[in-house]
Amino acid sequence: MTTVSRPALSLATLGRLPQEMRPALDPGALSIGVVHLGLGAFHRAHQAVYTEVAAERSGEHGWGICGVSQRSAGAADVLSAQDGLYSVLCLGPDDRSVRVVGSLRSALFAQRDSEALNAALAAPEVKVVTLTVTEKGYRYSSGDRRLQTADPELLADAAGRPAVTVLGQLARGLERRKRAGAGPLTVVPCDNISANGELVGQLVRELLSLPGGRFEPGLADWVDTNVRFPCTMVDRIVPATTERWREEASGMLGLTDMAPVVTEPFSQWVVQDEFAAARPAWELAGADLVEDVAPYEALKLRALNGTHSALAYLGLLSGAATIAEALRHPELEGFVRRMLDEEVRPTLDLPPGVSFESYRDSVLSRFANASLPYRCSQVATDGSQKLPQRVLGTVRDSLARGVVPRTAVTVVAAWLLAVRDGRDDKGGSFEVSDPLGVELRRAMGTADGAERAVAGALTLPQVFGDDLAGDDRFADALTERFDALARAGALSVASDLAAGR
Ligand code: CS2
Repeated sequence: MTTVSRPALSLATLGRLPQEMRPALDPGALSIGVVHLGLGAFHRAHQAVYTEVAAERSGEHGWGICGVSQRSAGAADVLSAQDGLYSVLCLGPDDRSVRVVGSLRSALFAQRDSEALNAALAAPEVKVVTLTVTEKGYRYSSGDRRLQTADPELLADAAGRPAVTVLGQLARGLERRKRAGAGPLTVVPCDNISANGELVGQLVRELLSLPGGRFEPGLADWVDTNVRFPCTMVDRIVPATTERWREEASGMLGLTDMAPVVTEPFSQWVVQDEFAAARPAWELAGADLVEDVAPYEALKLRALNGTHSALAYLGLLSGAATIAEALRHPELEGFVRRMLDEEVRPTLDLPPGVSFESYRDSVLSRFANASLPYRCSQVATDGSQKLPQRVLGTVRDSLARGVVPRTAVTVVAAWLLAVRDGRDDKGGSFEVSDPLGVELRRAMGTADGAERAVAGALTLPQVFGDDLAGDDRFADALTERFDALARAGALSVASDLAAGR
């Protein structure tokens, strides 16, 4: 590939862009009012865009973002070198557009810049903290939704070193804020976890009471009075940026952007309107501020993320590289339609005014968008953290109604088989990354029968909880599905289920 030399994207070169590619407002006019933990692509394609548009439409310029990367300095440094600017490349099935976003006003790396992070969390002008740190970033067990109290990193953070974990960073920031008398704060988690706000509020409190923890006396009471943790449902498909897309965004801009994000036209944000102090006028940018997020969240996690994971694992097992490619198999499309209509739908209380059929059709057409390839292996990552939110809720609610949900259980079986064998039905190999991967493979044994594998997997209460682990109907169905997948292959199993067999 020939490398084209272009000027770098920065505040100094922004003026060269045509109006429609520039930020919604002058980035230089924004001061920081939001701290965001987890500076990944999703935040930059989602909340950062809402926040910028809200600032422009409300005329309130106090809502610039201080973004904090967690895993490496790379993202923060690349963005800092571009004055916080980056572009959003939006790929619809037949159209594409690019626009630079200007709401990110400073970028830190948590482990290197912990003092600056603490100071930002304790600044009186900062009123809101948003988070996208992935499910595993919260260091809790999805089986019982409790803090992993034996986690050495959490224990070390609680004991007082510069915090490495996200919860530790939050707790130290809140402590500094209390001391500084900087006033109330709202913490807005934006990860795909049900009742995410409630969960994070509880995990912070659990951290504050860890044995050996050193926190200022009275901090937990101060948090109760001064901090709110609203729940949110976020939705936008944002695959990892590749070199090809970096080149494409830069070509469209005529400027080199080392940190573009790529996404689809669709975007949705539903936020519980429960704030401790001021917030950006996100509703002016299209967010829904509601009293109860739960029905939106259940619909999104079970209908969209649940079938995304289904396509990821069955796709990997059948040799598909991307979600769109998996969905092109009529067997897999039939499978997810059946899962949606027969198993997910009956477990849901739909949000007011929402038609399940339109929601389903829109999800499937978004997945089919071949302009935005999303790798099955990316969606398949961290299944032990994701499936409890996405699929096990459907399983639990169905079992409670006396129904064994065979397609949903097949997704769980496909995940286990993919983690155990990493081999597709055409003989190719793949790897599924999962924080419990080693433990799961050990528990399942390598190439033994389905019964041994499933019995082993069910010994992990942090995934299945004691209720599912002890439910014979679930164990039997999972064993039968695992065996069918291992013997007959993903497409044949999917095709039987799609046909109601
Ligand atoms: C996906 C999600 O990677 C995954 O696990 O299922 O990131 C999905 O694309 C988003 O939740 C869509 O809003």
